[in-house]
Amino acid sequence: MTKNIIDAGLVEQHNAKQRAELQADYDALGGMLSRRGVDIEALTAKAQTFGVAVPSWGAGTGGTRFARFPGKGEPRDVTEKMEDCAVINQLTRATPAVSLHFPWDKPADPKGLREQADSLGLGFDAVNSNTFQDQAGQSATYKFGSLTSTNKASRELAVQHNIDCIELGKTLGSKGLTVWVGDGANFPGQSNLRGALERYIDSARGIYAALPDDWQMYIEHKLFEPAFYCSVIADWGTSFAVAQTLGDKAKCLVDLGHHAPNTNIEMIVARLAQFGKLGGFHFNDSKYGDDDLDSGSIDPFQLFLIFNELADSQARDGAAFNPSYMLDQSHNVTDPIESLMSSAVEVQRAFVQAALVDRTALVGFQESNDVLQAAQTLKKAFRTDVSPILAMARLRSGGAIDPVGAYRAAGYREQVAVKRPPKAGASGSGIV
Ligand code: RM4
Ligand code: MN
Ligand code: MN
Repeated sequence: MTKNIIDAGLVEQHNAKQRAELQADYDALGGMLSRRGVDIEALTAKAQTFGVAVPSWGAGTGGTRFARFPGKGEPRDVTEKMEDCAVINQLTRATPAVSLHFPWDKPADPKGLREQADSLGLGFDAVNSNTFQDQAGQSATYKFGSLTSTNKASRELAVQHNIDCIELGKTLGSKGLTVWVGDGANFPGQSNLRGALERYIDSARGIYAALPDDWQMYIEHKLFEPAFYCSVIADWGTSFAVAQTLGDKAKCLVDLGHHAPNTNIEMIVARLAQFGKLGGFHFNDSKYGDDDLDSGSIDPFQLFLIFNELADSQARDGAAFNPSYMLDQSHNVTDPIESLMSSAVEVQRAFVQAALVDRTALVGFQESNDVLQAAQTLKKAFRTDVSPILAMARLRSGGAIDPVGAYRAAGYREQVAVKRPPKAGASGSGIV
């Protein structure tokens, strides 16, 4: 039996107040969709299959280079982060897995952590390594790079850390390792551009060799930051070349905030999918750079277009096409639980809207070069308010019709604020 962190009766009470209204909205939408030849029940069932992993590091308040303004009742260790992640899943039923970051969330008792996750009905998606910070007492520094450092001891340390992450991940039941490095240069001439990538590939081979057969290694690229002149794994081309070089278990991870403004991310998605190298996503949104804003908060149309490509690939490749969905956000001015719940719903919304695209009509318009109608076909799906489908999917899966409303009514934040007084050396979060 899955343990509920929020009393199920409270959620039920909250739902009861909104059930009739939801049913009316659902019926109205169902009628409208049926005139379009779409079965609302099939869409709701599809919405219920959706899952996106929550980043453990997103459960605490983030910050900027200037300051961090911690919220009340922040989780102080990985066990408390798991409780918050369980709340998110209990109310949204769309976040069945957690993605952990090491050493920030390194458990003292990995088996115990897995048991806690099991009891909360949670699993683990990819584990993330951290070689962009030195840890206290570390034997070699990452100041001038980790997997690509010119210093052999730093490279070896970084490789070993990734191998340790795999080992820990095995105990937890994870099946993937995400590797993002901040390596790069701040000055022209600081680093040999080709030499740095050669060292990266050499180090990555050492990590890849430790990967179990049923695991994937996700290579995450990022245009800039912390390196401001050039990053070693700056773009999807580099990450694709690395993944090709390493082998079948290596794939590319697309973090939505890691591109130059105006980059056509959906096209990157289509390219990676076409060549079997789309490993997964870090969903978030941005206006300027790696802003780590809530998914769908700035450009929901882009999120929809990405899911439109995913739906197209799914139609072409079937079950073999199965990228990992993860959130990677920083919550600086909102309650992280509320942001993560809303974001999971926004990603799920794009998933359902993409399923609404009339693909036969779209292909017809593309073939006949009816540009306007092709564009309108996508817009028609995007403009459809699928909120009643999402709410019904949650209700049927045992979640809340209105996750944020139910969360506030349950008073969870106030309760943990009492139970979790701030403590020195609490595990890291929010540096995203
Ligand atoms: C990076 C990148 C990684 C994340 C770190 C904290 O910008 O997005 O995925 O693990 O931030
Ligand atoms: Mn990321
Ligand atoms: Mn990032």
